[in-house]
Formats: sequence, structure tokens, C-alpha cells
Amino acid sequence: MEEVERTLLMIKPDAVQRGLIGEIISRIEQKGLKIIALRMMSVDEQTAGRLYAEHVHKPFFSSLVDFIMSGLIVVMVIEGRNAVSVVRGMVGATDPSKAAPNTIRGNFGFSITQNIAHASDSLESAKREISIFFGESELIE
Ligand code: FUP
Repeated sequence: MEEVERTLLMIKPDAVQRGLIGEIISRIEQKGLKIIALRMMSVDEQTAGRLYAEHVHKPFFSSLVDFIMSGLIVVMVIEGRNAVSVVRGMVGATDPSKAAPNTIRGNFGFSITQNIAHASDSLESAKREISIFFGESELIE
């Protein structure tokens, strides 16, 4: 069933550092999705731990946390019909070397750790991830 959904898109420190904020936001706007919250910020250790809680026992956990804390990120909440799968599709596969051409990771990334962007993978993850970064009152109606 098609529904209006909300999802979280995060532009990671490598992409911010490389000047790709505008390119990524531009793709979201051109697609016709609506940005209902947006912030540039740095991530502290507690927030990184919450964000990546499901990966805590993985071998790459500490490099993941170090990377996300290594510079500024941009987080935004995107709203639209089927937004979770649409934005996830625009971001592309986790490993940029396998991401399809014309996806964000496919076009701009090559490292699996420093992989440019993240988008929520389900409605449940979207709710959880949005609540890590934004209060309900910060989401524009
Ligand atoms: P994604 O949902 O596509 O962002 O990817 P995952 O939630 O599976 O993984 C979160 C992050 O862990 C990825 F962005 C990159 C990192 N990761 C690695 O560094 N190595 C791996 O083998 C898998 C993921």
C-alpha cells in the first residue's frame, strides 16, 4: 500500500567535507520530496552509540563511530509517498562499489565505511532515527 511516509537522510562527514551537501539536497528537491526538518551538527559519542546500536558487536563498530564523529553531518527528515524506499533507493547499496550508477553512493562513494549518506531502511528505523535527531515540534507541518 502506498502511504505518505517520513524518513531520515543523513549526509555523512565525508560528503560534507567534499562539498556534496547541495548536490544531495538538490536531488531530493528535484525528485519532488519534501524536506520537513534539516540541521547541520556534530555527533557526540552517546548519539553515535544510539544511532548504531544494532552494530555494537560488529567488527566495524568502532570505525563507524569514529567516522560519524569525525566532522559535521547534515540530517534531514523527508516526507513523501513511499519516502522510506524511495530515498533508500536514491542513496543506493551500503557498499558504494556495488551501488547502482546514478545513486548517491554509486556516483560519489567508494569506501564502505565512508559511504557518503544514510537513509532509514524501514518505517520502524525511520521513527527511531528521526527521534534521535529531532523533536516532534521541529518537524514542519
Ligand atoms: P545502511 O543501512 O545502508 O546505511 O547500512 P547498514 O545499516 O547495514 O550499515 C551501517 C553502516 O555500517 C554503513 F553505512 C557502513 C558501515 N558498514 C561497514 O563499515 N562495514 C560493513 O561491512 C557494513 C557496514
